[in-house]
Amino acid sequence: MSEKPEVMEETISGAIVRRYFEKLESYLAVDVAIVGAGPSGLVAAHDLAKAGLKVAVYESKLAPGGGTWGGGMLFNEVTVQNDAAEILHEFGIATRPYDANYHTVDSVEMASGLIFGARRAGAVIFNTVKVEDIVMHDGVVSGVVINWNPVARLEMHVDPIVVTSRALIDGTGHPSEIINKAVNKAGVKVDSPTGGILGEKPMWMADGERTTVMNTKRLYPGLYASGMAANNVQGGFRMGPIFGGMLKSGRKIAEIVKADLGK
Ligand code: 48H
Repeated sequence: MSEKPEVMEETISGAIVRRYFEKLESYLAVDVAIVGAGPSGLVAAHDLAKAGLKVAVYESKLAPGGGTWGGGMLFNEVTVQNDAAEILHEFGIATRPYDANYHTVDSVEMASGLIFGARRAGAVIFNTVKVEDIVMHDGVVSGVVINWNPVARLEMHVDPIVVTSRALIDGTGHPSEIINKAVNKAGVKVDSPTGGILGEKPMWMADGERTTVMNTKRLYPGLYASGMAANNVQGGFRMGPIFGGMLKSGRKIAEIVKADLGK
């Protein structure tokens, strides 16, 4: 009996489809779901995956990296404080000392290095996937409702699928989209001065950097925020193109989640 000759087109399509669905299926229940692959989400993903937790990152754009790529005003250099430069070095990302306090980083190296580092640590990044809602079970945030971002952009009426999580981190940046869902849709009171979202204040670099890290915390059972999302919830000042606070916020939320999940 003669074997069917390989049809390359079938092999290649089959490889992509099988491997993607294996990945998707094994991540329908995760320890940690992170929404947004910006700098804070990627550092959190790296640290949590390195601790042995099953971590899925959902990024609505094709390219993960969030606001890293554009540096400041599209000048593709980023600044970080000395202690945050150490986090980048752990990822193998090179920094250049600028003065006694700051380093500069090529933003393309930083974005790609953070993405690769998170992935290499074991986190799976689902790009072009938008988190459109949260799951609530008995007063605990328990997962994410996901759909293709192009489906949302084209306003197609297509129902989503659901992934359950033990911890959900809002790393969506300025709009804090996930905490918005929790407050405005689920009606929960989060751990902020009002129980709601105070909203980002204008520019004050030093204060914004300090309070972003300070304000990084668990906001509700099963629900956490990092980076600009944490800042937006607590009404912190914005800080512009300095990224140390984002990296340190990602690291801090990972520590909090690890402790809560017994790692
Ligand atoms: C899936 C989503 C969804 C969704 C959004 O904005 P980011 O870079 O996030 P941070 O907080 O780690 O970093 C903030 C930093 O980039 C910044 O903007 C700074 C320092 N600004 C200071 C200033 O003064 O302006 O990334 C968030 C990511 C993006 O890639 C979004 O596409 C993604 O989240 N995202 N992904 N589902 N519903 N919403």
